[in-house]
Order: sequence, then structure tokens, then C-alpha cells
Amino acid sequence: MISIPVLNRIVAHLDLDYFYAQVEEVDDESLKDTPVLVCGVSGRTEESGVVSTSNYKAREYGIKSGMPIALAKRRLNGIQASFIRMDHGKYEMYSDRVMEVLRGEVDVLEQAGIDEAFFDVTKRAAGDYDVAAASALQLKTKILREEKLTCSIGIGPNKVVAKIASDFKKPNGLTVVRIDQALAFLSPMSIDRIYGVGPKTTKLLEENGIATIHELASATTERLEDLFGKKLAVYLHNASNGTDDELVIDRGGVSQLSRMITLKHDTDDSGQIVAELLPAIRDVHEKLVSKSLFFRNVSAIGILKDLSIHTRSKTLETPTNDYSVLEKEVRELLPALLHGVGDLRRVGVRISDFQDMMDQRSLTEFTS
Ligand code: DCP
Ligand code: CA
Ligand code: CA
Repeated sequence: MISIPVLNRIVAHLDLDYFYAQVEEVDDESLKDTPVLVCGVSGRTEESGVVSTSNYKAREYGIKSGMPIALAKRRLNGIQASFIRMDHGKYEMYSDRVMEVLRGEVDVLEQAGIDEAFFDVTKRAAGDYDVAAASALQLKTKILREEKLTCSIGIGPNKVVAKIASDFKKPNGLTVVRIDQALAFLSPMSIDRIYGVGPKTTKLLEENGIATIHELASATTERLEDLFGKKLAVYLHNASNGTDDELVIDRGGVSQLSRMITLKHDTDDSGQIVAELLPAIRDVHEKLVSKSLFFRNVSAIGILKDLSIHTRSKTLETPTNDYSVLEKEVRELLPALLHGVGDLRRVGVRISDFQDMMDQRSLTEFTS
């Protein structure tokens, strides 16, 4: 029998502050100190769409992610503010570079979204929270120096605590929750702060009189099992008691998956293009599933005879690993891509902005 020594783990979670909007500030320093809103324009007019995120100045006026652009404009009526169209490729470039910096500094890195990652620092800090905190500060300084971006870091005995801790003091925060403080730290928080607990789980728990993490920790596992099945019940029990034991897993830093094909004949017929592209879409989807990832961003890519590259992309409301969603989005992106560009020679599909939500609790959140 292999015996695994029980170590007191130290886990960190890093989350970049107001990410898309901060990148825009780095690109254009004149934006700083005024409200900056990054917008995902979805329809025909500039106003039909939602705010992806905004800087903290904008948040002072009640601007929130997901808010309709028209409403945000009303809130900022008469105030000098910048509404910037989302440039997903640019944010991914910054994300990749920050992850690269992190990768060089930590033992095991698990990217958990475009602007966040977990890392295990148990060994590096030799189990000492003060050492972990000091190296987190160094990391913050390095990311600020190299990419001009601020972030917030949470340190705790596990992923659930670290994730909540990184969000505790924002922006530019560092929050350390030692193992003996974990329960008191978690208890008063609302259940939806737990990593992986989304609107559906929250609703069901609230309907059962459970709104705080303390109330969740007090619920019997039998009761949770009746509501959610064994796997999620065990997770919720551990998470709320500060004893979550999910490992930090390095998935090899995949930030995008793509496949290009060469069309049999150059064409601008989107039906024909989709028919030839289907195996590539399936291929990309298979890779996604094999890596236990969910994507939020999908692009259709076209290359013309003159080798010019054209892309159209879309960011989904929630991450998914559903094949039919992927195929439907590509089918919808192609006509927009083809509009006014002429015959394509090569065509491809690309997915990115991965979230690692591979287990059952997330599946219940995002696919049902
Ligand atoms: N995002 C989005 N739509 C949402 C929420 C987020 O497009 N409804 C995008 C824009 C964000 C990025 O994802 O910049 C990261 O999301 P976070 O939840 O980490 O939020 P921010 O980084 O913007 O702000 P914070 O400082 O609170 O982390
Ligand atoms: Ca963030
Ligand atoms: Ca985030």
C-alpha cells in the first residue's frame, strides 16, 4: 500500500483586477481616473449588448458586469466615460503573458479562467504562511513591473478558501487565511461565494433554508445527498467546513484549441463551408472534453487567396462544453465572417477563454 503523507497544504488563488478594463488602461494611460467600460456589442446597434466589465471608477456609479450598455449609459449621463469595444484577442495575449510569469514562479499552476489561477505553494513556502505571503507580494510586484497589471491574491489551506480570499480585498489585495482561521472566515459568507456554486445550486440551497456557509456546514451530509447526490454533497460539506481537498492540477497551460482546414474549392457558400468544417469542429470539441475544459469564446477564422486572415468571435454568457452549442455558434459566425470578404481558401474554428469546471457540480450548473 502506498501511504500518502498528510501535509498541511498552502494554496493560493490569483485574480487580475478589473481585467479587460485594466488592459485597456495599460494600452491607453489617458483612460485612467475616468470610468472605463468594456462592452460586448451583440446586435446591430452599438447600444445592444452588455458591459463585460468596468474599472473601479465606473463601479462607483453602480456599473456592473452583465449590465445592458443602454442602462450603463443612463447611469453615467453627463459624466466623461469611455465605452470600449471588447477585444478578446488582446486580453488573451495579456492573459498568456501573465500565466507565463506565474509559471516561472510557482510549482503547480492551474489556470482557472482568463484572468485567474490557483497554485500550490506548500513546498515552496515549506508550510509557512508568512513565507507564502512574502512570495505572493513578490509575485504581485513582478506582474506589475512586467505587465503593468494589478491583481489580488488569496492564500489559504485549500482552493475554496484561497478563491474567496482573493476576492476579499480588491483591487490590489492580499488576504491570508490560516488553517485555524478558515472556518471563522467562511462562516458568515453567502453560499454562492463557494467555487462552483452557481445560481442553480444557490437557489436549491436557499429554498431549503441554507443561505450562509455556516448554515451549509451545519447541514447533515444525508440531507445534502438527498438534494444533490453524493459527489456534490461531499464537496459542499468539505467546502463549507473549510476542509475542501481538491488538488491544484496543472493542465499544461492550454489557452486555446483550434483547427484549420483547406477547402476543396475556394468558396463563399457558408453551407458548403460548414459541411467541410464539421470534422474540424468535432475534433476541437473532442480535445476540449479530453482536457476537461469548458470554453467561453469561439471564433471562426477564414483565410483568403491573398492569405489575408479574417476572424469573427463571440463570448458566451456562461462557459460550456456542449458540442451543439459550439456547432451552432460556428454556423452563426460564418455568414458574418463571409460578409464582404469574398471566397475563402482555408477556414477554421478556434475556442478559448477556458474555465476548468470539469466535475459534476459544475456540470449541474452549466449544462442542465
Ligand atoms: N467577464 C465578462 N462578462 C461577465 C463577467 C466577466 O465578459 N459577466 C470578463 C471581463 C472580466 C473578466 O471576464 O474582466 C474577468 O472577470 P472577473 O469576474 O474576474 O471580473 P474583473 O476582473 O473584471 O473584476 P474584478 O476586479 O472584480 O476581478
Ligand atoms: Ca478579475
Ligand atoms: Ca476572475
